Amino acid sequence: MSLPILDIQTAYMPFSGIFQQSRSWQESILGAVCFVESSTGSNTEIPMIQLHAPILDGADAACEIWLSNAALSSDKPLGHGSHGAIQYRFSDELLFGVISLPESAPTQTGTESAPLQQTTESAYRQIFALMDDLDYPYTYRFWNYMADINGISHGLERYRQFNVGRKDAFLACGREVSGQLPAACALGLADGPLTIAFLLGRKAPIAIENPRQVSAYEYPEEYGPQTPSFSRATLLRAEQDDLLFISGTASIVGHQTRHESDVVAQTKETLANLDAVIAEANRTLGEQKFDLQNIFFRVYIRHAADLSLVRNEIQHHIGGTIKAVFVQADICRQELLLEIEATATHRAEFA
Ligand code: 3EB
Repeated sequence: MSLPILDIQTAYMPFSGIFQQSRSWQESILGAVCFVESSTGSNTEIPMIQLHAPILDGADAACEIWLSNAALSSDKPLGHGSHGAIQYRFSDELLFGVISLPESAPTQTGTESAPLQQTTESAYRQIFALMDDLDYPYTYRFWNYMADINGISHGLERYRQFNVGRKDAFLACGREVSGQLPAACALGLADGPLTIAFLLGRKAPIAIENPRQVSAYEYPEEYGPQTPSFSRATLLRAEQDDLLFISGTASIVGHQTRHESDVVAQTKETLANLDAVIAEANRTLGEQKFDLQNIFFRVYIRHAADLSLVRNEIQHHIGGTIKAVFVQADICRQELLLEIEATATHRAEFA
């Protein structure tokens, strides 16, 4: 059986680099996840999230851009549209969307649920409605960003409020909440609305779990009333190039945080987890397809001062030239000092 060619490739460059590309290149962009130091004021028709976070290193790769091969190599333009607060572009195979929602004022006085929970549920319900409307039944990857992720209100940490809203939307929309779940990340920024980017498709991905970790959707209740709805990675099989989306990965073994307040040990543990996820993906493929060398990393560091310790550890573990951007962000457990996510493809272009 021949596998399909995947209609996607990635490019990495600074935000300003996007607008130096040709018009046809820009029109082939499905969407982008961009880190910018301060508000650019740029209004673009490209579905992109512009996240305000200090870039600690690797600013030349601050934007991860997803392009449609079909649109690049032919004159077939991407479709585009909006649905509620969602803005999106799509090819025959893929849809990339973004949604940014300010946290709602509580709908009724005296309601129990926190604004972030309600806003998250609303955002995910809109995404699932779009999937049904346009018939992109599979979710590959979600990028989630919110202000003050470790803050507590309504008796619950805000990341946990987010988890409740997300899972409630999954359940309300008849989506499965264990097993085949999308890859994801969830990070805290200093401010800004709830901001989500997502990549959907028409081919089923393969969800990958990490044998060193309890699946997040099976975390015990001590981590919150509703489990997080994501898998450790998703794998897309294709003729020329398989694509692996590795979720935010941290110093967690089983379900427990390891090496509290030791950033070097946390980095080592996180790399061991990345190794394990990649090994599991290769085992699933029956082939040594992915390795740490051909991967783009995004490293989120809680304390900017830890940059060189973290970067040196990664450099030592991987060797060669690492392709990474390091940004300051808050991680979803107070004790976690870093989180690393990655995209593995052999088709990436680096500025
Ligand atoms: C963890 O392993 C760390 O809630 O979507 C990583 C990736 C984490 C995704 C999410 C959370 C999420 O539990 C946190």
